[in-house]
Amino acid sequence: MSTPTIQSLEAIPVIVPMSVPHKTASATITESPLVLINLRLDDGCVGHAMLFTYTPAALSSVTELVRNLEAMVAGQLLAPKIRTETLHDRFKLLGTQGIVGMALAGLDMAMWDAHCRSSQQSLVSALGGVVQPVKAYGSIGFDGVEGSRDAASELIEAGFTAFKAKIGYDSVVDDLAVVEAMREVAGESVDIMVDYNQSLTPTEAIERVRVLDSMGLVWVEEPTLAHDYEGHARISASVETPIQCGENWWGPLDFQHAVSASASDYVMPDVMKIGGITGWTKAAAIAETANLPVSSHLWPEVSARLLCCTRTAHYLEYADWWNPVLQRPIQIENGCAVVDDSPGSGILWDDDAVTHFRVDT
Ligand code: SMN
Ligand code: MG
Repeated sequence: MSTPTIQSLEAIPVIVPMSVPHKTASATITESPLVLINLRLDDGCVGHAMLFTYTPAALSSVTELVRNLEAMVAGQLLAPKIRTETLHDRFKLLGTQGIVGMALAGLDMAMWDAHCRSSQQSLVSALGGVVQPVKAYGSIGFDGVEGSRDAASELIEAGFTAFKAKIGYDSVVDDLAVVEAMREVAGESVDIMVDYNQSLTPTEAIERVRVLDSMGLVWVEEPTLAHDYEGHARISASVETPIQCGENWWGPLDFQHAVSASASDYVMPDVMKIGGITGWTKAAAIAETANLPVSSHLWPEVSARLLCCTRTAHYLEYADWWNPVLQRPIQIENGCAVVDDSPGSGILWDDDAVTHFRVDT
């Protein structure tokens, strides 16, 4: 079988409204601005990937940047890892964090998806993993005591055995009240995590997490600024509850610096910010070597497959925000994401929905 050649790269901007706005201690997200990517090969296969730009203000720039990458890959052999590494070299003078990193990660994910479709295998088998159910947790926003309790009940009813809530209220007394309300409806057997979304100073975080230490939380996420590795290390060393971090680390090098600084007890790379499939595999290798449990951030379809190939896999973050544009969103059964062995990384568009949500018609 000969290696296919990349023919074209298409980027489609869409804005998908969220059924429930996602509130955090740092900002509220009411819609998902997404760049949908189609990478066509000369053998007729098409690879798919999506990027999340957090704010619509970044949507057109990321779309344009992905489109501009076409000239750098069209006509070249499909070799996802090597193509991505070469592109990172070519962008070294500008830098490969921020929107450049996002565009390169989108192309990387689309190349891997195309590679898997062209060779008729799932991403799991392409990376040497085992298709299996992946433990998943549902998300609760910055919704106060009543809202968080209601959301916890709904998630339990939907079959989740774990969930994560946003906290970082005016005082730790309020944080504690939210955790207690969720524990009340969840019972002791459900895993509860909390996320401060970078809203505290390290000193505040130590004070607050010491108060939460008796609540049996699985982790406390991003108590302080994501890139304050020393601050996170200080927090981690001063509290009992494990610290979780990683969704805002850009590329395997941030990841390596954070791990070297003992910034976090657990890690949760975001497949976009970490640099696509290629970036994830490098970060996962660092985590595996350091024996760090690896969870994921968003991208449940792709991340579940990656966790099937990660030795220290811990938890999949489940979110249904992007389901409206997907033909086969991942399903949750008995608290686990169900991974199948269909070719690719789990991304196929619902074409009518894409037309409906497209914003540059
Ligand atoms: C999060 C995800 C997406 C947008 C904002 C915040 C969050 C998480 O920190 O962990 O899911
Ligand atoms: Mg988070």
